[in-house]
Amino acid sequence: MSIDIGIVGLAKSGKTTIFNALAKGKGDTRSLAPHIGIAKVPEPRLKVLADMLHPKRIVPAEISYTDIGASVKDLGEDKAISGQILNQLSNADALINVVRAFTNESIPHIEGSLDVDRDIATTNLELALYDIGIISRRLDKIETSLKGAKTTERQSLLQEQELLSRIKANLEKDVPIRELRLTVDQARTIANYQFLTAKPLLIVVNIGEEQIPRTASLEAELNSHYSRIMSGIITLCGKLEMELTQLDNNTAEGFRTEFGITESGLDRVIKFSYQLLGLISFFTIVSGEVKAWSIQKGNNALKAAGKIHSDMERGFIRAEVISYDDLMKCGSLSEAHKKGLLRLEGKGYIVQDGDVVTFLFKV
Ligand SMILES: Nc1nc2c(ncn2[C@@H]2O[C@H](COP(=O)(O)OP(=O)(O)OP(=O)(O)O)[C@@H](O)[C@H]2O)c(=O)[nH]1
Ligand SMILES: [Mg+2]
Repeated sequence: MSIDIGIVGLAKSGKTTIFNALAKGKGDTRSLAPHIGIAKVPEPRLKVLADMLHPKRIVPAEISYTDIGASVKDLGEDKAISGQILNQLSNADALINVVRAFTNESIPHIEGSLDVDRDIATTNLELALYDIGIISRRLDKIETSLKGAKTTERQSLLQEQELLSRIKANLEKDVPIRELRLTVDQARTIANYQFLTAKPLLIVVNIGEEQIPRTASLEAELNSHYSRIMSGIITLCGKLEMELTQLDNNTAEGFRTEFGITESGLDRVIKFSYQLLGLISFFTIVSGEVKAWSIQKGNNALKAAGKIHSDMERGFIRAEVISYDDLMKCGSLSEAHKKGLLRLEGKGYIVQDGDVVTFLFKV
């Protein structure tokens, strides 16, 4: 099960451009929306591991992006399409809101002017309205159920009613669910609704080529007035990034240097999504392949095994673990063995970022 990120935003903000760049043009954008594309998670340690171990293949972790192919603002209008599309969005682990900051005479901004703050607010409102819709329908149902409810059911219905009412009141005051600091129990109660405003949100301000030299100051300015829980904001020139994906790596690097861009904007988007989701990487070395995997921080070895294969989770015996740093110090796996640095860990071991893991399991 890979991590999925849904791309939202107003019409003509550059959603598809950024999606294509992220999926290196390999997303299927011909068929009807939504489109799903896969991006490889940048992980410099993979290359270092490969240099040490000379594997047949290196396999980076993947993250999938969904371009819903519509503006969230338009979704409210056509119920039939929007139902399916929003459903797709509700399955996402996080959202990216693409906000337009580039000028393009031939494709005017749908609101007639550029205004990043206004557009962020518009999309936030649309996402909140979707959540409010779900809550209202559920509250009506609870109301009906309460009439005939037995005492045992009553308690939990009342609790849910109280929680949902509080969430709704907050949404009506423009406070998204992600900012409510819900308890673990409360989060579990509402998990099934897959509320859109509960998801981590990365705002990608899509700037024009002429703004690239000012990236640092633009981002500092945006960050100074947009600092929220489980949310982040960065700038990216979608058009340039998409054009760079058409070139080979060296040529693209040359262009970046020319524009004064130190790091690929797409790598930054992926890394930022990673951070927002609290993801870490671990590595496996099996039959000549070095692979990177991503899991949520705090997950145990059993969960990590399940990420690779359900058989591994079911037949889990133990995990042999060495940290990336220890392995680097030893220079090879056999040297690490000699030094006794490979630890045997059980199901409950909390996997750490950079762990190199071999799972022992029976099928
Ligand atoms: N100049 C400039 N044009 C851009 C940039 N990003 C996107 N565009 C152009 O803006 C137009 C809309 O971009 P799309 O990526 O299709 O936007 P979208 O949000 O997917 O649009 P819809 O799906 O129709 O809502 C395209 O013609 C792009 O080439 C940019 O950074 N600079
Ligand atoms: Mg599009």
